[in-house]
Amino acid sequence: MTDHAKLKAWVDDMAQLCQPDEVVWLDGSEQERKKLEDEAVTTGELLRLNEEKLPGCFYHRTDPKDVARVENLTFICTSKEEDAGPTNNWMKPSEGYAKASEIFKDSMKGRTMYVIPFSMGPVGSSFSKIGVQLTDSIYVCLSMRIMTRMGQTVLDALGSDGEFTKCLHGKADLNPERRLILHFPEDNAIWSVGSGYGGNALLGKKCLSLRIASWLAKQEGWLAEHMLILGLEKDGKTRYITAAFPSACGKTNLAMLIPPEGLKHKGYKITTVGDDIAWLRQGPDGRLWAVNPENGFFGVAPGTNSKSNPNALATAQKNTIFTNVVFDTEHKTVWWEDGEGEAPKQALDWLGRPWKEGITYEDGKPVKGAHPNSRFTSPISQCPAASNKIDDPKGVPIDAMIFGGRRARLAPLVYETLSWDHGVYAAATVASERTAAQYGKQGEVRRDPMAMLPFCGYNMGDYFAHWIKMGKKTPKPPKIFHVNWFRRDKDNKFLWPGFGENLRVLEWVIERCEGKGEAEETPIGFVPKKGALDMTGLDLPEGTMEQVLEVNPEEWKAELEDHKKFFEKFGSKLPKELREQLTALEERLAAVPA
Ligand code: OXD
Ligand code: MN
Repeated sequence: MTDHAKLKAWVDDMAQLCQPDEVVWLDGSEQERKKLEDEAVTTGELLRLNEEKLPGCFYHRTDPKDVARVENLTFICTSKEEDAGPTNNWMKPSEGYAKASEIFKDSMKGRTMYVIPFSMGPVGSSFSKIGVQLTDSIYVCLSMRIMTRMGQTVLDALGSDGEFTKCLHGKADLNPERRLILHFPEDNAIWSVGSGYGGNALLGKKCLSLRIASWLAKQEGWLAEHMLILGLEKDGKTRYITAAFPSACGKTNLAMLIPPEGLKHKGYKITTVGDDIAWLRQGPDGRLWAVNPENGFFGVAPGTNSKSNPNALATAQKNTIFTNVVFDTEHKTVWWEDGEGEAPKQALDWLGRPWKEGITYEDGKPVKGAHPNSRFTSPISQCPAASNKIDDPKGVPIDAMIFGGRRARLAPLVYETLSWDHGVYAAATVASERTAAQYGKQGEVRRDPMAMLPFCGYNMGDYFAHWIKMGKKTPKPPKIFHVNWFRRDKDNKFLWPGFGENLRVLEWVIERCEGKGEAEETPIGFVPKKGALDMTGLDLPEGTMEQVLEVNPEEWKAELEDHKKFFEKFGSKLPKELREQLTALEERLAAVPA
């Protein structure tokens, strides 16, 4: 399969450590898929779903204590602690290897070690990076088949001496006390042990495509970001936008939005290039171009329905692995809260217990059938909105970058920043707020710069400096915008309907990129002028648009105090350009007549 001597030696070393009964190299063929599926069904790792209703689909449950990413067990292992920075957990590489080796040691006895060669990005594209993942989980093998390009073609592209990220994954005993997600950027290596949950175990995703890739991107002069990529098509022309939001703020929904009734006559179509990750490089035309390194979606199931995201529902009708949702035992199908159709009459919940809608715990709280972080893993090519550029090795040119968080107050529906550096400032201070209705303690804010807080593989102060540098060296950078779909009124009701209606904001964003779109300059940036957003077919109560677009200087002054505190974390690593942006914003706010 390969004559890459270093790769073979590394696989041998890791097998020596983990002691599997067998080592199997995956070639990505159809026969191999069938064989893996059959084996997983035999062992119970997967349940085959109704072949008529959900062809090629499987049901999987994780261990009950293994249902999400574990930020507290995720480490950046660099020689110097400073290189991991104040927002990451750090461990010395020697300590990381020693601790994880203890857990990996002999952990694959009685199991098979699979070798998965995979490419993040189209095979052979100058954007792409190759990884090789070793794992003892068939669920991981089959998920990596969906989420990446994998198999013999990748080994061929790697040749006999190509660079690759060494990705070692093992379930061990799934004990949370013996779980570690370690990144060794100086060695281009990832060791993940003790978890079978996607975000910890599909190493091409967050571990390689964000943490390791952000490190590589800094060395090589590009950007690895937690961003969707969408195309906005009209009259035969497509403009591309990236958007970064903290997890669970609707990236997948925005990436495949369906135009609202009122704007249908304009003929817009959204095409999806990616829903989670973007790798951006300067193209020969001086603009930033982006590829989605992934090949599938690992989407959150609850809340996905025909209103929030009909395209995601359609995507997940075949060749999909569902994890931790409700299993309908009568029809061998799946269901989740806030999804489609009635809850099944005979079902098992995500823990495998008999479940019916309406059952409650002793304290009266409803028992959820699906875990709130239950997922569907589906090929991007099945998405009705999939862009015809998903496999284009050149990627797509980006006109606009959008950042946003969940803010009940303060941030208007949309504003355009004044320059690249100001855009980087707005992105670096992105925050998501807990709201009374949803999250417990109201008003509590977590800063999540560029939505990368859990994913930046190095010192975030250096990361900000890298962003500033990228702006300086890019002759035609995209415009940077900030959005907030989640602003609430004084009765705590959402002011903006969101979902498909967000197209009205995207339209203004593109108009601004084209030198059109009316705007008013405020201290924080350009906000749409009254009437600048096309509201055809959307009747909001009188005064709503004024509220949703309001910029309140007093609230912003208070916010700035928090920005200052946040920036202090980075000490001398904070680039001077961000300090200057803070001062300039402070001055603009002070200049507003009281
Ligand atoms: C994800 C996340 O799963 O951001 O995409 O947590
Ligand atoms: Mn994500």
